[in-house]
Amino acid sequence: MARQKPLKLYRNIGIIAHIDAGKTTTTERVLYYTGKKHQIIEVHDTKDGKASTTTDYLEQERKRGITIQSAAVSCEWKGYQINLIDTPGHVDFTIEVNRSLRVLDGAVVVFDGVAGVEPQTETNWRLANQYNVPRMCYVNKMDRMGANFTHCVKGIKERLSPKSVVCHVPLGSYDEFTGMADLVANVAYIWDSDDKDSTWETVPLDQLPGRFTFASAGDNEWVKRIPELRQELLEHALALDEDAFMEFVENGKFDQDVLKACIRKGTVSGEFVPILCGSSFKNKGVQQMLDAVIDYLPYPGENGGIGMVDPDGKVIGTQEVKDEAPARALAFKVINDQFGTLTFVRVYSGVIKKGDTLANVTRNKKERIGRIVEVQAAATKDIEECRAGDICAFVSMKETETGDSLSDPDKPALLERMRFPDPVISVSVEPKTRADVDKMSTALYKMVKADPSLRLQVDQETGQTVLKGMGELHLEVTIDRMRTELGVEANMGRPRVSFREAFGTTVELVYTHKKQSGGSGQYAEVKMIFEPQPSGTGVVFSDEVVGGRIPREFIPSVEHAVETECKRGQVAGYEVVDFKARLIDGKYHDVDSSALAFEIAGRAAFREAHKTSRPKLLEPIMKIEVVTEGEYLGTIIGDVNRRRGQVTDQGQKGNQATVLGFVPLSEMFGYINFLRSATSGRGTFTMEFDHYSEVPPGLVQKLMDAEA
Ligand SMILES: Nc1nc2c(ncn2[C@@H]2O[C@H](COP(=O)(O)OP(=O)(O)OP(=O)(O)O)[C@@H](O)[C@H]2O)c(=O)[nH]1
Ligand SMILES: [Mg+2]
Repeated sequence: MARQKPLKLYRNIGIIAHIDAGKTTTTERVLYYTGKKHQIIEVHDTKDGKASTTTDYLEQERKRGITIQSAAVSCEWKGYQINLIDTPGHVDFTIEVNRSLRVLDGAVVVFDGVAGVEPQTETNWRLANQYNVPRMCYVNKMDRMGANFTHCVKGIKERLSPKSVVCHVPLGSYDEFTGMADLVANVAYIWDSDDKDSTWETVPLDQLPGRFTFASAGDNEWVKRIPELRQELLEHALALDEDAFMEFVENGKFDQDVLKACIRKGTVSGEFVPILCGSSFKNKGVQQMLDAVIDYLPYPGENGGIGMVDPDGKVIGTQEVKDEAPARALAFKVINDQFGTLTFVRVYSGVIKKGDTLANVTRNKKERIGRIVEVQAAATKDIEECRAGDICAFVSMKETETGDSLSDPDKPALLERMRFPDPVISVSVEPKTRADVDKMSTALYKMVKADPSLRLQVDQETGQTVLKGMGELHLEVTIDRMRTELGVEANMGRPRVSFREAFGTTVELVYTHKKQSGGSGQYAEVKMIFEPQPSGTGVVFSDEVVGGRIPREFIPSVEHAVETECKRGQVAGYEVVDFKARLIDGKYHDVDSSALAFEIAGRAAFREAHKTSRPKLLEPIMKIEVVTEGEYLGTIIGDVNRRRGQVTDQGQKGNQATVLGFVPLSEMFGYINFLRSATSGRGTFTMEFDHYSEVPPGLVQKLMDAEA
């Protein structure tokens, strides 16, 4: 079958933002206005479980009124195929944004018109930078009391990108929000009602003066500034095309198509970030946002191809996005339910047909593609093939996990991987009933496979199963989803901090393992250097033995010993990270040396080295933002200091005060209760993991006693 739609008519986009900005509400409108559905469901109307928005279909999402997993939907707008992924804003589910951005070509960043730039918007913005995803800003909720476009634009320019440019100016705010001035098209769109089916009047901008007088001076000021803002936009955009810019500067003329082409070019390259506005809830500005998606965000491959890497992750080439090339796809999400496994893929090049066999290059395995489906949130539809640019899912894959590269077996290639966040919190998990005992570990394993920001560990000493995740909500939701999706019930223990350990100084040592028991003995000697490394390095083993002083076949045993033994550090039994283990010399005995003897020597060398290195205990430090009434500011700041925290900044959000800072995670459990009582229930906060830092030596014992 030939290609049905040229690549240029595709847009793969994500909707990203801080929690509650209105992503799912906007997605519902997109599906309604593109004719994909005939009824809009509001997020706050799904708690009774009777109705569901298209993308928040999980029971846990409906109950809580928040998005937990990213969901993909497809629709058509003005002849363009739009594949859209609605992502969660809660920091605990950041892996969902991460993996979506990895495979998307563009993003719409949604803002709450009252709150402006919020912590998770910044985090997601940085992620989009990392994955080089072109984006535009949509300032939503302009109808809310306290909506402040000035505050939002200032935040976007100062905290996210100085290259952002206002393209839509709101006409009024709060209950006077009636539409927007489109500085590119030189017209205003004015609605006469909030109804989802109401249309808008299109008025040339030069006819606007005198038409509106708003209650807020700020709103009137924006309208007054329209000519000046349009001039700014023209200069900024046309500067991206030298000829057009000269013509504009010298003769004041420009071509409308050239202007749009310039904005497109700038947006795709990141030199220009359009700012739009609207109110999805009051049905204003969504169609205009869709027009901008088509006009300015890239089609697959327009922003360059996909990087191909060597096994160490070094980029060694680029694959263009096109059908006439070897098949290359990236698995970015795996969903398990009673019906089996769905592996979501983004196809970068080539054509993949039902029945084809692909290489899983990451795992050096072959996979036969039995069924291919198009996914519409919870629903699937079988398709015969998929091609460059597509986002779809393969059914019942056996070997493939999130982040794996799939490729034409004759031309295997590894694609650039995605990065997974580190879990910082852990809980012990126990089966609820006898019937759950056997099923629990399989079910947990499935949950962890589907979510790379979870980790599963069985404590070797206590036999306890420990689940690690991004936050309390993340772990709670995982256990609850195990019940609803896999029918297995479990109880969770109290959440604990995922501490880590590190080497304090470099240690060089020789360790000899010698044992004579009856017949043959055991003998192995290793000389090793353990060096602390910068944060994020992980564990590096370096074999520097020369001249066969240790036979080749025994070296993997020493490496294995270090890798296993570092899971239990000498301070308090936490994983030791960020060090380099150099095996530089050793001795062996022809008869008495064995892999086992070298493994034992390696383990003992590690333990002794770590113990004598003045080892450190590391704890996760969270970046927090507290939003509260100004009168409670003093209490909040005093409390942050008491929690061993540090306030880094104070600001204003609408008429509320904000406190930004860093606090150790171990001090943040139950913070919401404190905040509620300290602010009469009016304060809110968000926190996300920022970095690991050393626990002051004097506090180690106290913290460990509290953990026990
Ligand atoms: N007043 C007003 N409320 C809105 C608007 N858009 C969304 N909301 C409300 O804001 C709340 C959150 O909306 P959602 O669409 O769930 O937000 P979200 O960004 O998807 O949230 P998460 O997925 O949990 O991060 C809901 O109660 C919406 O009705 C808007 O334009 N105006
Ligand atoms: Mg949502």
